[in-house]
Amino acid sequence: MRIAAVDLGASNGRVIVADVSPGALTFREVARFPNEPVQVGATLHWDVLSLYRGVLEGLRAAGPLDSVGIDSWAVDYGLLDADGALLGNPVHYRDARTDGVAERFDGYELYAATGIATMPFNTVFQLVAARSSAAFAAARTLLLIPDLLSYWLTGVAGTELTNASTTGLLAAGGKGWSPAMLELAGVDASLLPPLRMPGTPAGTIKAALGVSPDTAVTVVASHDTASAVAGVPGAGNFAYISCGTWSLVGVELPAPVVSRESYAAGFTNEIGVDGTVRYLRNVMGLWLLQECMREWDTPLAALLAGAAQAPAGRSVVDATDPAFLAPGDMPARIAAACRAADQPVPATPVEMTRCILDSLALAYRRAIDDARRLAGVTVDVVHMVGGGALNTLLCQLTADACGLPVLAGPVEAGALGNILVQARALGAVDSDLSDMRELVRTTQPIVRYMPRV
Ligand code: LRH
Repeated sequence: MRIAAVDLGASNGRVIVADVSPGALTFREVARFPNEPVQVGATLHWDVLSLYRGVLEGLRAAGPLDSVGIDSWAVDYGLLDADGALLGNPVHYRDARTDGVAERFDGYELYAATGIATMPFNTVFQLVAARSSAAFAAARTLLLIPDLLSYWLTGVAGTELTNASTTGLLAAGGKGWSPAMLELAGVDASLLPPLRMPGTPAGTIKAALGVSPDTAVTVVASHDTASAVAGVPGAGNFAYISCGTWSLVGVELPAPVVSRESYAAGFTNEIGVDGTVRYLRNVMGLWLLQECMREWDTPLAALLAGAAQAPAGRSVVDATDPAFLAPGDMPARIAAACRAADQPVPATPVEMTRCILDSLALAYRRAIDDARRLAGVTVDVVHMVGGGALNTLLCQLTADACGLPVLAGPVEAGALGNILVQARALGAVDSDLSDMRELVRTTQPIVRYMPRV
């Protein structure tokens, strides 16, 4: 089977084509294009049309395909009018329109109903911020980003379940929309196309688009983190860190945990493939470094080489602090956090890089310890997937901080999880999630980091 994954991240999008058969999985990237948000007036937008162009060009270049699946970052959406036309560019979840919105609600009440941690950018809060706009009044359909692209490719509208769980509008455990949350958001249920499950057909790519004829679109775990967790090559008692712009740190559970303690600890219960729950905490991730690097002119390799030699643990900041969410001025914000905590302020980009990596490793350890305690599970090993798996210093610091082996890779776990859900739907691989993970484990390079005592 020839299967394509469209995997859209916060800084770029990729089209990856895989050949999959029982026991074999190879893949290559056929297209990569930048994802550059655009500030217009007071609002930060996604340039979704340029993403669509990148997707189309990639799919056209991919040659014959049996199936395509699309995943992207969570929570953001486009609105369509009664003619099915897009009403303005989707707003970026880092936009300031949600400032102060979540605070207007009883967070635990929302958590008990949905299992979703209160984060300022949850779709429910974006909708509260947007519902008095003219675009919202004209909207007849709301589509999350992967569903929007899928709609443009196929003409069929649906709402994929794993990504739907990130909206904060779905009842805990993924049993359907929560009427109470829809009311709170001011959303009529008719705005939301039918829920659809990963592994079901999404339609056929329109012939006029010039992609290989009759290519099916298959619903995948369209939340990138859900696909990445499906692509974790884990077995037994593992924790995962899906590390890219964000780091999503947690464990897989059979059912949500919605205790008050869990709420206070900021754990979310997003839906994974096959009814699993992704019990995890959002950690700022490589965003901290990416944003600093926009203000420096030192290449990443030099920063990391220097950071490896810099003294350990001189200053650490709370890498889950929403103070780091918005773009801009990151070195100054990290310096301010160090100062506020009476810690030495990193004086050079190398020192700042070390502070960021130490802070991330510490945040990972805290998240894994808290997940173990709150969910009552054992963790023997940590899987690091996504771009962070290439960062050898971060992987080693994580092993040291957690006191556990870290298995790093694959970098493309998100695309692989996307592809495997399609391969399973087409009958090309065994049906169990653990079989899919075994295929990743046996076909992809994985690097082991042992904790240094
Ligand atoms: C990572 C991610 C994460 C969400 C955030 C909005 O790309 O999907 O899981 O919390 O973006």
